[in-house]
Amino acid sequence: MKHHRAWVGLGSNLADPRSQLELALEELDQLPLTRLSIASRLYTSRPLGPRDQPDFINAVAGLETRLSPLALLDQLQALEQRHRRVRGRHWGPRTLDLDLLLFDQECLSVPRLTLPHPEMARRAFVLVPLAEMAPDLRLPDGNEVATLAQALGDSGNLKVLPNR
Ligand code: PH2
Ligand code: MG
Ligand code: MG
Repeated sequence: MKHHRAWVGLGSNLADPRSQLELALEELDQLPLTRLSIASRLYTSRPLGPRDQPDFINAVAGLETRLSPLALLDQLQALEQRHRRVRGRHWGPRTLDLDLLLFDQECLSVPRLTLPHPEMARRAFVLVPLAEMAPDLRLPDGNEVATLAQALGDSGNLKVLPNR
């Protein structure tokens, strides 16, 4: 079975977001046929979408996996459930959101999953942490992550979370 490189976006704005993300990073490393190879720093950002919710903490993780994209998605959704995520309103507050951003250079469009993640090129809280770890990474369409991140500038008021 072949190794794949997957990038996962993590987000939380409820129930001690920093701890949610720190625990989730450890749990990603425990998933079957998967290990965590790199994690970005944690960032705070203003909520994109409805503004009447707490600020988010976001990060991005790089995984090495032998799972297929949909099998990995199953695992990510099960992990979200273990964090007692309640699916509420669209883009509303959440205890843990795990978004599969990229899976090798695959392009996929099935009802459960679109690859690359359709919003990632517009989200500073995804692009900035990703560019921090993989400055040369390109999307399947050829766009460089670092260039896209620079183009967004300071949207969302992204800040590195100080160590506790
Ligand atoms: N996630 C959303 C909606 N809005 N805003 C920020 N800053 N960070 C997120 O992770 C986020 C969001 C839906 O998943
Ligand atoms: Mg999301
Ligand atoms: Mg999600």
